[in-house]
Amino acid sequence: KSSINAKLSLIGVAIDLGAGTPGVSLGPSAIRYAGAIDKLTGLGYEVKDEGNIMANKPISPKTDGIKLNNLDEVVRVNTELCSKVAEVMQEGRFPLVMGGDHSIAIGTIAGVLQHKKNLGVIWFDAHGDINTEETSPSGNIHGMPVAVSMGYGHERLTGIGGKDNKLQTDKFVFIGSRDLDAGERKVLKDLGVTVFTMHEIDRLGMTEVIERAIKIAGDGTDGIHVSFDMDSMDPIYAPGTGTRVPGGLTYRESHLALEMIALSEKLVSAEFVEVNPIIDNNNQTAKAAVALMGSLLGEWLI
Ligand code: HAR
Ligand code: MN
Ligand code: MN
Ligand code: MN
Repeated sequence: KSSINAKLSLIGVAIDLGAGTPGVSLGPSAIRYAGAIDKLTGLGYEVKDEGNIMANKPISPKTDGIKLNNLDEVVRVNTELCSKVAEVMQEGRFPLVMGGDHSIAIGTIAGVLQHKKNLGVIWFDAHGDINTEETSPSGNIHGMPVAVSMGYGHERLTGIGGKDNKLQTDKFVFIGSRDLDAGERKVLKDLGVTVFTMHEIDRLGMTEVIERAIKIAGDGTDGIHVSFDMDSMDPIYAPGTGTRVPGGLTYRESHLALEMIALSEKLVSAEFVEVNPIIDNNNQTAKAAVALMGSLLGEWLI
């Protein structure tokens, strides 16, 4: 059954304060109702449900003089998540994190970095999530976790897990990009981050794209973290997400990519984020997330 640890911890993060649309705080419950634990147990993993890390809605989203929405609570939740992920890995368990909005990648990655200093990342997303306070059009922190994890952004965010404990830009790969802000395009170019947009996926095919991605994130690193934003998929397959963008990954493209990551035997941690049951269709998006977990964790291996 794939390379990863047979012991797996499922960590929910019930937060939507990093997003512009409410509802992804219910994502972990929706993913549990879609059968995550039965799926993973059925694959032979010893699953421990760590419950949810809960966000509290602040009275006011603004901290004086700061453009970042809900900064205090996003920092508190991600600090707790960072500790939890590090603790789980210390126990020799594989951390599987369920969001929640994508700001939680800040805490997940900071936690994984405590154990895997030289971490590669494959980031599935319609968006770049590499804004800072200066470039962000919205002030929403779910548009910033990549910048923060690379050491750019507000010091209260980059300080989580230690300000010197950050990702290398040349070991980071985007897949599925199709809605990048102007400021993000410039940063991506300046930093030289690899971006496989939908255009490259159309032209090269997912097999070629994911092989290249695994090389970049996996060769000479301590392993690969997968951050899967459900909006990377086409809204036909994942309608329950706050920022839908047409023209996304097909059902099979996304599964094929995760299956090939499983085959690489380099996976060390994963998260599935931006499931919003409030705007979903019969929990379809949470069900899609559970199916994707199966592909990432070797369900298809005979
Ligand atoms: N780029 C926009 C912003 O920064 C929107 C991006 C956030 N949307 C997400 N994250 N779902 O992937 O506000
Ligand atoms: Mn995202
Ligand atoms: Mn996104
Ligand atoms: Mn946009």
